[in-house]
Amino acid sequence: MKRKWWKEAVVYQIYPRSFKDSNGDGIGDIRGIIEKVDYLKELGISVVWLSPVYKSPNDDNGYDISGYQEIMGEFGTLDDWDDLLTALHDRGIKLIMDLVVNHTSDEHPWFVESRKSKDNPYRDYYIWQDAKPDGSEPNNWLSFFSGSAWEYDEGTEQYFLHLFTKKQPDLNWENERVRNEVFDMMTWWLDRGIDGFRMDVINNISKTPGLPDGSVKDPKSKYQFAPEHFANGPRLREYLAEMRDKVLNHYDIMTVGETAFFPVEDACDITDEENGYVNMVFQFEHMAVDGKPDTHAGKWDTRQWKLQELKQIMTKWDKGLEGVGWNSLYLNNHDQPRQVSRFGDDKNYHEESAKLLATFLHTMHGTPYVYQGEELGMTNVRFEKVEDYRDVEIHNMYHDFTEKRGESHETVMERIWTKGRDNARTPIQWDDSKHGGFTKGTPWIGVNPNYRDINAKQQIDDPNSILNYYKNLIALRKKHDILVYGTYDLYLEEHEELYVYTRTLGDEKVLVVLNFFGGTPEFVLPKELEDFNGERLVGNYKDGATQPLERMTLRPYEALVFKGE
Ligand code: ISL
Ligand code: CA
Repeated sequence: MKRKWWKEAVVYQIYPRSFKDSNGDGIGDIRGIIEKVDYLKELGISVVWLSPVYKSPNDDNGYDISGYQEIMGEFGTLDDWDDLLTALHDRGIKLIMDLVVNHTSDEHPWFVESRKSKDNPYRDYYIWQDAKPDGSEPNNWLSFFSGSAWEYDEGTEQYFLHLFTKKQPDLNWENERVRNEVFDMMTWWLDRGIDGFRMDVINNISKTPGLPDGSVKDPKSKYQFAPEHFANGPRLREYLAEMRDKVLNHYDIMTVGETAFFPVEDACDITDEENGYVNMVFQFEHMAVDGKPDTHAGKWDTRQWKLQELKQIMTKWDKGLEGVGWNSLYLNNHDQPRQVSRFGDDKNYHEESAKLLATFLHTMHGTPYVYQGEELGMTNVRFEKVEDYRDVEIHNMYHDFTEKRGESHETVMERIWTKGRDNARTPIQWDDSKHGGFTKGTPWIGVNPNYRDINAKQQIDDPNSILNYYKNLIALRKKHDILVYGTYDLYLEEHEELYVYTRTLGDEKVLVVLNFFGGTPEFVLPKELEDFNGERLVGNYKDGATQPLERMTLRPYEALVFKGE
């Protein structure tokens, strides 16, 4: 495998609306990010992934773009953005931008034109279809955010396709003009100096020709989630190859494709170092360990996750990509609940479990992503009223589940507390002042009331804080090639509480022993490793391991990493 800067990187994701408000309007902004670049530098991360800051009516918080080459007024100006890029580059931090090109906002000038008439030159920029003879939608597709994926347009008497909200019409990638507009826009940003793209739902851009009905997964529902017709379409590779040849290949950048419902074989193919299209993907299989896989709405039907299943999925992905492609490592982002609440124990072992999960992500094989606030151990939130939530997915789902499924308010709130995206979108807790120091005004979404206990200010000065533990892990990854390039191998596959693996590079070896729960299981060194003699590299308990490596009793959520030969 070749050495690449993006393999050695640790990426930090910023969700600008919730990061830092500089002018007291309650909304995070670009000047706010600039105030915090030294915090990022201190943490040691090497790349920032900035969630959308483009012009947008904010139906889906910026993932509905009405101007690709403009900055959202609430966030600042293009001059502010240029200053941010400079401030990051001055500190040796690269910047990758979110590329949202499966769809635009319905307020994008292309769509405004497109819906004017059937013969408008922009009509074919989007996917328009006639109604069925009975007037119903062209097919049975369910949108990601509840209800039909089709919206009827009275003016021109046709339906348009929207896989996400009805304010996010899908672009028609079959139209060469659309592709060239996108490629020109990408080139414009790259020439402004950015270092790559995170590509939103990029595997959705090619749909099955003829747009046939999706197979029936939920017999009770009128609409069916149909990834078989958009998650791996027949022209996907052709479009990506065109993007690579016309745009990406001309720059030294990193690219990460967000690819849900996309198997490891295909991920391997599109991230192939020799002739793939993107450097790495965000895979989603491990995000379904506590839900119903294969359906999007299945995420709300929660089940207890099992460590063996997580190990099996992570290992499958590692081995599937080994030597050919590359993976991203994440347990949360702006679409997922907070990892310490979901996979750790945010009540009894908050600090231990936050550090355990961090150890896991930073010692696995791939590029780790830190989602803002994760480095502080920020947790899920429980607002009592549905009105206190802002996410369009939550609101649509609330109506769907209370009205169509007849569920009680309490049941649906329970689902939202567990899985809602706003868990990850509450403002960053900078200090213990009002609103956690995020804003001097009224925040656009409530601050998690635990900001007095969990905040950056207090953690910066505490050498044992979660924040400083992240800093240490990030530094270790920079120092030890083996943590980036070492081969991953799983041990004790069937163990219910311990996740044990090695990383191997040349004659060096790292052994990682992770106790994923609150018990005190015994670890016995596997026979194959009996010659291993390692020194402790890092661990999440202050007083290091004093027991012999051959046999140790782990403490709750204990993480231990040894390096040797
Ligand atoms: O949000 C999810 C889980 O509820 C994901 O399934 C998500 O819908 C999917 O990963 C696509 O996400 C991306 O595109 C969406 C946007 O709402 C998300 O924020 C973005 O990350 C539409 O642009
Ligand atoms: Ca602001």
